[in-house]
Amino acid sequence: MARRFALHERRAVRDLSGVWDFAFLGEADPEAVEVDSIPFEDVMAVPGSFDATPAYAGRRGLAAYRTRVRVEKAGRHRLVFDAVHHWCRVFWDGTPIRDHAGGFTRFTADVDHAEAGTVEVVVLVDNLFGERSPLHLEYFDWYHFGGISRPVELQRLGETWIEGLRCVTDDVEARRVSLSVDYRGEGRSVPFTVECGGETVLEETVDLDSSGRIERTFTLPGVELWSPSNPALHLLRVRLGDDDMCERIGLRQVTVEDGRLAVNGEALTLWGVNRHESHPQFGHSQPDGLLVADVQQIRDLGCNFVRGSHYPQDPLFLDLCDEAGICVWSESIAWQYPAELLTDPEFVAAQLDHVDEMVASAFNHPSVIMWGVLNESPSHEPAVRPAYEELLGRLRELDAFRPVTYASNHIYEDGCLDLADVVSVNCYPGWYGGGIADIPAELDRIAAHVDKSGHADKPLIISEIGAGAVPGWRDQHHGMWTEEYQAELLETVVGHLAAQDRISGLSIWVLGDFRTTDAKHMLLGRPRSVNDKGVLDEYRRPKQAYGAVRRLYRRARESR
Ligand code: ADA
Repeated sequence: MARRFALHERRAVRDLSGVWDFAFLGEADPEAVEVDSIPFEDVMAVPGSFDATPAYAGRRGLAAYRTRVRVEKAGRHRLVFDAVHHWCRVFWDGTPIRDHAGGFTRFTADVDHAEAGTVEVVVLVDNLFGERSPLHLEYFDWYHFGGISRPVELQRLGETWIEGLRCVTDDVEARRVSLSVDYRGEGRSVPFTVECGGETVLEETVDLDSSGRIERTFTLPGVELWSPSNPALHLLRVRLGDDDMCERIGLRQVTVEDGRLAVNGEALTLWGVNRHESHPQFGHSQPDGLLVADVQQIRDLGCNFVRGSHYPQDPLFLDLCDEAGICVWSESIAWQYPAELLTDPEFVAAQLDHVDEMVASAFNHPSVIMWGVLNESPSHEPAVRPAYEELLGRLRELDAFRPVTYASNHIYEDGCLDLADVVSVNCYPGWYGGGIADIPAELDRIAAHVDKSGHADKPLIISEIGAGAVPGWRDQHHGMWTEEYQAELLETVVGHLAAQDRISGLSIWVLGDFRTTDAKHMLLGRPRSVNDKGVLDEYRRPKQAYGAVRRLYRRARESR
């Protein structure tokens, strides 16, 4: 997996990135596909988005990917997929071993016993909308690219293996940390060691039982804490029997204090952007160089915050944010789901699975300071409240240590704000209604409404605000769609928020332009088939607004 450190030293791991055989099967029904007779006449990069390549641009349907991999030693093996869009079925030498629905999250496919030799791995990938992919809907305001978009790995597992680690800072002053290790392979007695920064912290023998979990608490005297201004990180290596797993941790606590988010007790004002994982040439696949460049630009802009809109971001992006001290709102997939879906138990179950996967892979990133769900869904309709309760409740169950939120676009009628720790508002004054001059009053009105409705104790974030600007389009009238209009609108927003105290976070919509859906009603407001509200264009070239925001963000951060 593309990460900033090796997850395993002992476990045999093979990176399956490269060029795989490829066939576009179009309308074919996956149930009827004979895996042994697929005509693989083309090739495709893994990771990659097949429909971002010129030959398959805009194609929707079933695709097949194939690679051959050498199994050195017989035994249990695991394929790890960091993300496949949107539905897939994985075959191991012709046998289906896993179906998975939903892009943007990691999942695994296990083979209990693989013989040594060469194995053929085939993945049927479907980027159609419909029953197989309930979470991805065609009308969303982004283009759903298809393919094996993030890295794939083959791992060899022994008789005992670590499923995952979760590390929590219990006490900042005492540098006390709780670790829980999920494992498989009960009924054995094995050595268990924990190292942090190369120093042994725990060393014992454990009896593995049916609980599948080891829980320990230890202190790390004197280690540096993680904070946005001092993002100190420590490598934590756990060894269990013949297996091991590494995570990079930061010691820090996120709390809500006096209506603000705080890290280690220090109140934060969040100045940030929303970020989509989309690129004209790579689709949802994000080459390492692109992730590095995005983080460089986020820092250069003066941000200390990014909202991962509207789905879990690449694990390498989170690593880079950990290092840069950029706070992240990690969000599960959603875009204006209707009440009809949010009251459908099967749909909510699919959302819950996706939330589980998001939390499992991002839990140990210190940069992730809050979780979010259900972007702009009908939180004002009483019928959907149970879905908000369930999803936010699941986040709290999985992680009692981070605040939870959702971005509301119904703030004046919202019926779920009591369920969130942080109130987050998407609003577009000066774009979808009113003019630039109306913005300060509207932001104040939102703040007054939130306080009056009983949430004055919660942090308040403007999670989206912005304007479209066609790159390079400038004129002396400074009309809508010009770079001048966008720059002036964002200057007004940042200028106003920097001069008040109640709203303590802002994520501008959006860092970079990105391709949107083909739905016509949307395209009439999306010149070039692109959502043009980026302060960068889709190739990350700065618009006029970039300079304006950069100047104001830097000034605001210096003065607080
Ligand atoms: C919403 C939505 C974004 C985007 C934005 C826009 O706030 O959450 O994904 O669609 O509107 O550009 O209009």
